[in-house]
Amino acid sequence: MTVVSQPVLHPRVDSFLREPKRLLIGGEWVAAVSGRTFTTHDPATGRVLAEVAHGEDADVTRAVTAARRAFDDGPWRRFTPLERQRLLWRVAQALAARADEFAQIEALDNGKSVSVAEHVDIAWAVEILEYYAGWATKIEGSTPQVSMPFAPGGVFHAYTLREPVGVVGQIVPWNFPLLMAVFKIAPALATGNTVVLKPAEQTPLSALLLGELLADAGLPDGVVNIVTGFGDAGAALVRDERVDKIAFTGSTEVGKEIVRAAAGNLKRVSLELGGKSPNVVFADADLDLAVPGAANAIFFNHGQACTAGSRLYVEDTIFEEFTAKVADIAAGLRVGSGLDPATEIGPLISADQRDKVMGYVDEGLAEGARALSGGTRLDRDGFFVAPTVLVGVGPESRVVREEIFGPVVAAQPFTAADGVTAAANDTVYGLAAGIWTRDLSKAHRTAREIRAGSVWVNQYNGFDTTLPFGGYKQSGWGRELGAGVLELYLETKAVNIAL
Ligand code: TXE
Repeated sequence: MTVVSQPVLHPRVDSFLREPKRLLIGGEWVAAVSGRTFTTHDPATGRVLAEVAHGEDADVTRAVTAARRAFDDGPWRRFTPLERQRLLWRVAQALAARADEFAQIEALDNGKSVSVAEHVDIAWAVEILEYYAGWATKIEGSTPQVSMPFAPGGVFHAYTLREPVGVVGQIVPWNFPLLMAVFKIAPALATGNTVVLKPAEQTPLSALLLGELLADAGLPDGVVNIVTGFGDAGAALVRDERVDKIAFTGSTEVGKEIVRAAAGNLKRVSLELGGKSPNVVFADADLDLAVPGAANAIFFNHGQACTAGSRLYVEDTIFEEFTAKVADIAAGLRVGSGLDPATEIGPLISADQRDKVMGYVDEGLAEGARALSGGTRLDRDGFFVAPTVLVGVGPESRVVREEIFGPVVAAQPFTAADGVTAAANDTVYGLAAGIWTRDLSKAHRTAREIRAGSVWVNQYNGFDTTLPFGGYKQSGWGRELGAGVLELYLETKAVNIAL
């Protein structure tokens, strides 16, 4: 592992970090009702980056009032689809123009490499805004030919209207802070909803800067409100009976709490939750692709990705050679701060997350697993864990069954005779899977057999804005991205007129 150094900050990022970080409510930047703040840190150093308003119950109540008013009475209702399209497009262009600033903020607040932040998180967020800008003008009802058997002789004109759900609470995590916010805000605005966004407490900064862009682009007051705070603020948003829908990305545990709490007013709920995704390598795979592919599947974003390929299944005849090569890649990854574009393994988000990850690794090793690479935390400032490849793990071990959310892959062999499907599906999750083979029919067959929302063949993390993304089983409810997510943000009204 090579250790790399840090370049300097963009002047606008420097001044942004110095400004007070307030809540965006009804178009105003305001302090929390309590006056409290909390600090956000650079996980590469532990250094404080900014003081941020600590939003709580009373702040959420104010934000929902603003969102409700903006939805029920504000100018937003009268925005035409074309105006919504142009507004989202302007936000996309403003974000693209300031991609370098957003990337530095993301690198500082989250720890990911500034180049990944710019070329993945920010670039993709721009594309998503552009894509849903386009959808704003393409939302259509239908004109069913009704028969009306209980009203013989009548003539009827029936049609459906697609209308926004209303006030949407959006709760996002820290692993892709801006991107997850844009995943949710873009389709919500394209369909005419209003939003209260609750960013993760570990990474509140990029959402606040996005709030500035939205206001500059001409978004009416109260259409997007941002309440920075902790889980209690998220819970207050879920409880509020004036909220019509919750969209959540985060842990399966909190997802279940949200489902229970949403019963109060039966608000709509969509959930993108955890994963323990199988990455399956057959002996006939192109190993020049599959080896780096398997390494990237787990080590991208330091393993802090819900789709991380954290269970690696390799056909027994190539198991040893394959896992040794993945471990070689792991050992050579460049470790450093997010601010360095050359960083390949940054810090985990917090000391808690590092300790949680190391708890799993230590438990696996104590059970008899071997670390072909890593297996330790790194002795330096910040919250670093060495990229780890574990072999000799049993199928019942927690390192195989539970989401670790760190740079740790558990590799297991399978035989051609036994197949791999049963093992791949032996999980409560069903978010994603990878398959590596040169045999087309094996690829298609396995893709059908694995119960997961995304299956990638001869690649991993093959996301696209047009493709639905979400989980089977305990990985969630509903699909984001693509045209399908619009359904989550629309109601359908049937109008039937006797002529
Ligand atoms: O998640 P939480 P945490 C997994 C991953 C990780 C673990 C814990 O395994 O190690 O979850 O991470 C808000 N009502 N994922 O603790 O708590 C919280 O403030 C409403 C997978 O960070 O689920 C934050 O904004 N909201 C994942 C958001 O929920 C609540 C991404 C996520 O926090 C709340 C992140 C409550 N009761 C973690 N409690 C993925 N699917 O990508 C907390 N929050």
